[in-house]
Amino acid sequence: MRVLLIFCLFLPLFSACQNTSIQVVPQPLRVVEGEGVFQLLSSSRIYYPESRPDWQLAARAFADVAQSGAGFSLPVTPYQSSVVVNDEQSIYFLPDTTIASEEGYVLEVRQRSVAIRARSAAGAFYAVQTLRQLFPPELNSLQPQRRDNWTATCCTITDAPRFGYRGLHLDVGRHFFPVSYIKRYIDLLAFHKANTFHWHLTDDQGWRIEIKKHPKLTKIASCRTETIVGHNSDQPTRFDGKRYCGYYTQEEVKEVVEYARQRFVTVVPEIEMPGHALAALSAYPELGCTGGPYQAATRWGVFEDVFCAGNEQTFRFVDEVLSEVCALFPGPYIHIGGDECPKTRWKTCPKCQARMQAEGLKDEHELQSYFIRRAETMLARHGKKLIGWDEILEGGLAPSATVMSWRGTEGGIAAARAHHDVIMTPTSHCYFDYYQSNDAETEPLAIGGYLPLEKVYAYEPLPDVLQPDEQKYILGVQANVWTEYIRTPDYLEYMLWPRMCAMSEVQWSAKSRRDWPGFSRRLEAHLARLDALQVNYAKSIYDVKGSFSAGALQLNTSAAGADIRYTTDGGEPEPQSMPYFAPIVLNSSATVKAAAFREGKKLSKTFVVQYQAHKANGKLYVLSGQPDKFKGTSEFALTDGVTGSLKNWKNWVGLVNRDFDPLIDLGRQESFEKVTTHFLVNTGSWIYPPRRIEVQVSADGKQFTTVAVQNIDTSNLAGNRIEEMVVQTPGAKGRYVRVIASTFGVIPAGMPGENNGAWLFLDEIIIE
Ligand code: TNX
Repeated sequence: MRVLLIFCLFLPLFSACQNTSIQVVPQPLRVVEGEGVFQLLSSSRIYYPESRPDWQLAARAFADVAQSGAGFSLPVTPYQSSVVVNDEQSIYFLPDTTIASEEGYVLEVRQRSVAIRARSAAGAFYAVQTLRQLFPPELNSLQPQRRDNWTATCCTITDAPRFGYRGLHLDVGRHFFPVSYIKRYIDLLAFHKANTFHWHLTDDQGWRIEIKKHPKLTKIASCRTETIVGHNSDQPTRFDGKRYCGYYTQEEVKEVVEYARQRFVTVVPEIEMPGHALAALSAYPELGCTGGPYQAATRWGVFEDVFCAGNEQTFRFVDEVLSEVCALFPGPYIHIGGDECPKTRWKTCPKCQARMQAEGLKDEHELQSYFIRRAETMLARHGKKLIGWDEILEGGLAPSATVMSWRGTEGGIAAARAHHDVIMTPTSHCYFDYYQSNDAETEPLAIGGYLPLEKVYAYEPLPDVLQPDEQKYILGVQANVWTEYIRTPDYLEYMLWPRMCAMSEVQWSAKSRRDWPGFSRRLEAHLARLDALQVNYAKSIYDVKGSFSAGALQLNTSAAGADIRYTTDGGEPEPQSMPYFAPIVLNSSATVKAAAFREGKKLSKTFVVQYQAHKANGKLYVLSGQPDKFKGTSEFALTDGVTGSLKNWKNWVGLVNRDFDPLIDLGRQESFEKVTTHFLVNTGSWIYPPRRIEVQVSADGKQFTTVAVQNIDTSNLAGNRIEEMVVQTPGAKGRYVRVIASTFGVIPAGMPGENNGAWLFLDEIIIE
């Protein structure tokens, strides 16, 4: 016993020490394992209270799983006033008002029965989502699997959600997803105990919901002429030349809403206004300030043409659209967008200016607030509450608005302090359109950013700067999936899973029950369920990540219980390759390849890093000013032996409109013949080449001599590319080396970012 205990203390990741049979995501409040197992049989029955017809939905939910995964047709039988829970290997649903949480439940798995107690049908439904995770993962399969027996470990699980609002969003404006896929999306989010589907139905690139009063919205606004190819920042811009269309009829919308209801999911539709409205304007140009003509956008971004806030026709249109939307969606909320609305047109629009005068509005932000307040009044007439992105705070918040805090958490904090309800969805932790792996070379194109699974998991939605009586305004958390680059369901699932698994614990699990090592272990078991459901999830959790520090390469992986094997000769890592224990000290240039293994099986992609040995490796340097935002991976970013890559910007050191001047201390007098460096050219992202490179040396760090100057031809500003600069420095000698790369300066007119200072991205100062 003592041996085992010590073993557990020192190897917390070792699975033998853990409760291995009950691995539920999201983590329940309390799990008490019992004796023996419950066996589900083809003769098992499901009993639900006849007096509570909505409970049939929860009962059916389990019957459907058993049908789909095991091929069992379990009868779902109503009982009248009471039922005796005893035998038959059956499942009993029992309303229980002693359970405090509206969505909570107690799930008791005994050898001869399963009892599900809950206050509401929703609670019973969540018990089912837990129960299906207690059986072998194949029970969740889309086609019946052959198995001798279907057993679940006996246990008592007491559970309740931390937050009442547990959302997942989907942008169908940029790319359209058919109803059949939306249903699967809802199934998967409900499986993870989320209860809100935020359906982003309109945007600049397409209007996707039928509005009977305004038929041109589907006839014209649901199509764009073509779509940008590659990243929005790529230069030159290319388009696919293919018309892109899609919308949901009102019948389809009703079908989705009903499908969601049966899974205890509320649909929150979003109709964007006053910005992100180009598609609508393409159909009804009279609603824009200039009168058009307009075209649905064919690229991504923020556009200056927005709904005209001075024109009464706009408000009539909005009212008519919202009336139909309110009738279609029975939930309490309608989302009206409100984000990213440039005020350019309003500033020069006589009608908007007249409106501001008449209403005593001091600026265009107040005009936006006026717009949102009118939408709020319209919604109130239909008994609906308004949600908007955090920009709706600017210019004054509509009296009863709920704020979705996306540009960080400040908006949410301000709204909570003003006693407005808040949903937290900051880009930093909740944007699943960001990269999830550092291995950007092999990842599908993403909008940018870096949001790994661990970071999603680590999100704490209640800011400690808020007092408890302010924290209560934070209703919950939502993950967002914007689909500029996400064209297909497979792609979408790759971006979403397993990050949504991590998010489900942020949304559901008690703070005290969240722990990353525990989650990564439970996730292993859960991924087998996602396999059964044929979810195309990302395997980035297994990624080997590397970073250089003081000339040594550190490797790690988040996969529970995995070990890393590596090679330095360019060979593929095998189970027998060198095990990684401590940072690898490299004395000469090498290609390091590493992978995560468990029980001889390779789990990860191969991690590859080209290490270049040179005289400045692992040497510290100083810059006369701090880098702007892009700092590289460590304080050795410029001397770690690794050059930044095209897709993954984490290695680059970036400055805006300033000269680069790293001063490197080589530690002793060194002779060298050349200095090589690299810079990134990506003018679409305002990153420009340097104009000139100068190398200086010094023996004492005070007196410097220039040993070489090289001007750079900056005439080619096309594409997204890395340029190598070799500066010959024959006979140079010194302990201190300063490399000055001069900024491109102000971006010329006609170029992306015109009149702003150019970025300069530099990596690795190679001294040889
Ligand atoms: C900002 S989040 C937007 C969206 C984009 C998204 C891309 C928000 C309210 N607006 O229009 O798709 O960034 O990450």
